[in-house]
Amino acid sequence: MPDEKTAASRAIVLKPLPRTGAALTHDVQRYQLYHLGRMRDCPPRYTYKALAWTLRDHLMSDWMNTYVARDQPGRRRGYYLSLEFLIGRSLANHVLNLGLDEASREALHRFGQTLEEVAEQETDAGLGNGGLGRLAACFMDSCATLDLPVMGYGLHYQYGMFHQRIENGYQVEDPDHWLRDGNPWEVERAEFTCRVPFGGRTEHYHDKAGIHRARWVDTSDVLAVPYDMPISGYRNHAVNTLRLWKSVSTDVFNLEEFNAGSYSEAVQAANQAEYISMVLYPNDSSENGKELRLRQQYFLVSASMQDALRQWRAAGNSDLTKFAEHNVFQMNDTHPSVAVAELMRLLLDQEGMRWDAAWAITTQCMAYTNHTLLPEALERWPVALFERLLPRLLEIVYEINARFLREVSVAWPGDIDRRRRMSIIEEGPVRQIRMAWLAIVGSFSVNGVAALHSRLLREGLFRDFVDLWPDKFNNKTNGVTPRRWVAHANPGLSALISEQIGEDWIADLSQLERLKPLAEASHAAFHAEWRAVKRANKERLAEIIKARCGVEFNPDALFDVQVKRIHEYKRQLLNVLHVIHLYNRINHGRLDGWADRCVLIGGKAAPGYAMAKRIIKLINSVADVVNSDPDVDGRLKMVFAPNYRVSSMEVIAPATDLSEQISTAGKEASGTGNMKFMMNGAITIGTYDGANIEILDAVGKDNFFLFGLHAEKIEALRPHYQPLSYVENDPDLREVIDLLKSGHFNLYEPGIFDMILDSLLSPHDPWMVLADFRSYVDAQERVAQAWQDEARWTRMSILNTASSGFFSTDRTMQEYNAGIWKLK
Ligand code: 26W
Repeated sequence: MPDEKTAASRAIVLKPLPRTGAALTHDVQRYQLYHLGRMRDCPPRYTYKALAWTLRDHLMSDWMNTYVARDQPGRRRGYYLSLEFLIGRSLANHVLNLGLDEASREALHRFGQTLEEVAEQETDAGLGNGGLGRLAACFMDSCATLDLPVMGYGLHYQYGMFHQRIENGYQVEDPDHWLRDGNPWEVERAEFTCRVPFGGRTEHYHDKAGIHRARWVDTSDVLAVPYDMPISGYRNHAVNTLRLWKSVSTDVFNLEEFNAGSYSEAVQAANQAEYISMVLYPNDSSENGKELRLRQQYFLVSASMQDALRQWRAAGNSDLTKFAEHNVFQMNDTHPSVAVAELMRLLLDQEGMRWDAAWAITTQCMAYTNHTLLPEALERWPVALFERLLPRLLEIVYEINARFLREVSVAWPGDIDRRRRMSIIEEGPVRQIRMAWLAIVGSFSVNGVAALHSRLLREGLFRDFVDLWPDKFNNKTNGVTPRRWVAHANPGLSALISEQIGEDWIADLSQLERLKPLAEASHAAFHAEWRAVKRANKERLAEIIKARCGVEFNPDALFDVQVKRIHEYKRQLLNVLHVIHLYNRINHGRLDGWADRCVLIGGKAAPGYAMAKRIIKLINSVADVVNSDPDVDGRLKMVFAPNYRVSSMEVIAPATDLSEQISTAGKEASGTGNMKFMMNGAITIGTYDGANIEILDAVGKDNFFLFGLHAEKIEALRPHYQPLSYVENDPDLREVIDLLKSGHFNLYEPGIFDMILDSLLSPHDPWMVLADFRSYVDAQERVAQAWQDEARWTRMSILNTASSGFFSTDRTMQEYNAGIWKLK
């Protein structure tokens, strides 16, 4: 456990434990016997706990030493503020990072268990929805591997992302009580509990020096108790911290009420406080206006900013004018953007600073990352709600806005419209706070997550701000960690790569370039091994699919995969239309150039997103028809994989041949699944969108199946979009739409797909699915053609892996550090 005193006061650090197989066996057995009370035949789920505790013990010395190294006066530190950290499982990750693979296997062998079987017992830490949350987890991994002094701050949700079950083709949600069996990785640090105020009112007064000051009084406070998770670096003895806050009532018994005989009411009030960190909002586009969500955001931010200040002092600093020199906060989207106002509050009201000094500090240590252009995902909070929950923060936001608008007036005198557009407060029937504007005004850096996305932000949404502060805006293309997504998920491929180029690629992914010469068909033996690895991974996935879904995937067929959140802009529907088209071809015997395919789709729909849920039903209905039609005869299979999550992707990506990245151009900010597939040798069929563009640049157009309208064309077409004209002019599309309309896929539930048909055929379909149908089908035919040529496909596959070095989060973090954080 890191000890938070100044380094000077502490010379003793923990020594590492012995790392042999025999030592691990002893430790695991001690936990099995003395902690868990299990003798022989300890079930794997308990062996998992015993091994996890053993590994945690091994992490402790590095964790403490890392802490001591970070905890020095004058040392600059970074904080990643995020409402989501989609960690997944941790055991295998720490085994890999600590280099304890062989020792762990040896230990488990003594108990007749395998590392895979034991690792499988761990529940995913599903503290995120999708891309944004998983990105935060990959960032943490790379920061530790690069030995960057970065701490993650998040929420300790009791319930993470819901479990998805499919019943009669429909999504059913079950709660994710991931902590039921305890979390062996976390360490409670009650000594750093913070107090977070809510409600109440403000008072204004003049202090002894005659300076105007504010007090926030009569608040209902909630305690924030931190739980720390270790984030290990890859074989470098660095262990960073992910600090997750849990909400706890200030006192379980509100004494006054208790004395008045209102025992139940008092306990109920305590529960209210504890609701704050109870559940992750399972939505990845909008929670605007939800009071509890705003409470979560402020709870995270207030506890984290207080804690960062405390840590900075504990490290031996005291001169607040140096605070921004020593600290940088990266805000993961606008979700934690109230941090701008909260840091101001702490500096003004608690530290007694003057506005200008406080504002200078704040704007020199906050940075903001935007992850979406979708208008519904832009956070806005009603002023009235803010005023009730965070009255002091509202005053500060007003003052920030007033001063900012004066700056706008000076830059553009008389430009009333610009002032209205740029105001942090949106006027209208319901006055709202534009959180993205607050984040931009309060930050020294604003970035998008892929080149196109950052350009679209600059030219569109953020244009007025770019005019004012051109240097604030930059791009940081996303990445994924090669430790989890290749070294751990694909041991076969990792071994093959390491055999050729050594192991350095794991911490320096650009090394994969060295595989390029081996992509030539003359390296027949390497090609054969490459295929054998993919084949084994496909067999592994096929077995799981058979067991869970009862459908047989033939490992010789093309594995065509789309896994991600279900959202209209991601266009799972386009994929389904293509499957229906293939089904029509089989039924009409049009089998020229045919390639057998297994189509896998997976992902969760937000519980309140009716259209996304209906799309899941359609996928399941089409799959039922296709899989049970004897005429299809194994040429085409389709499965909806239930409960898609981090640990599913670990078996899916290595087994994928074709990666579906088919969003409407201009809508997918980056995508990161696309990168995981690429690293594992899948070839992308994709639109010119997000990081697909950079993947295409890296691998070349011969090794990528590009289709569809570009973002500019999409926007130009939008006002004239006539989906019916595509249906009329494209016989393949007409056939598909007619079959859908005929009720062929919903014989017993008439009309259920009308909402989908209406949306596809509407000139107002924002996702313009039918505009790209022809181009998509043509690209899929090129896929089939390439697939028939084994040597060609293998070459493309090797080149994809070999060109994926840029998409390591190690590179992304180096760019954040060089351009924004400037940490040593
Ligand atoms: C609750 C409201 C809300 C709104 C937006 C929750 C989460 C969001 C996120 C911005 C959605 C998200 O996950 N965005 C994804 O971020 C990834 C990491 O940068 C990108 O790769 C994806 O393209 C983007 O959709």
